[in-house]
Amino acid sequence: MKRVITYGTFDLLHYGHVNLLQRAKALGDYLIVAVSTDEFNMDSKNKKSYFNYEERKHLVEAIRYVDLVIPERSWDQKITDIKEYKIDTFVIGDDWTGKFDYLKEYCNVVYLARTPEISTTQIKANLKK
Ligand code: C2G
Repeated sequence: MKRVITYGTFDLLHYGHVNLLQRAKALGDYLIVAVSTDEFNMDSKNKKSYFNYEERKHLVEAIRYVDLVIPERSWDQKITDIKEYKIDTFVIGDDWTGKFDYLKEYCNVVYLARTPEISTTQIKANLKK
């Protein structure tokens, strides 16, 4: 069984996120998504999500491509996660290209093209108009 992992906030879940998760799942048989906790968002990503962790976890768990959701509490947990969950491939959007190459020592690292025209930031901006 090929196991894939990815990480993210997944706030205001949209089709760009789903496109990523669909392609991530296609890289294996089992997809784990580490969803950023509210504390991690606040302390390390300077992000305040609209939906809290439990709400974002519930939404991501409802996606057919996702097999397991775990919390992302720190930048440093990826190596531990890869070992603990016996991950074959780490995948993330290409806005992160190069940032996680250090994981190549432990598993495949794949950067997938983002869906260009949509983002949570864009949605929030449009809703303010
Ligand atoms: N994404 C995408 N297309 C978009 C928006 C997002 O492919 N239009 C992808 C991102 O590249 C990422 C995932 O969807 O792989 C989740 O995006 P975010 O919630 O913005 O996650 P991010 O803030 O990039 O957090 O440790 C890694 C971080 O937790 C990643």
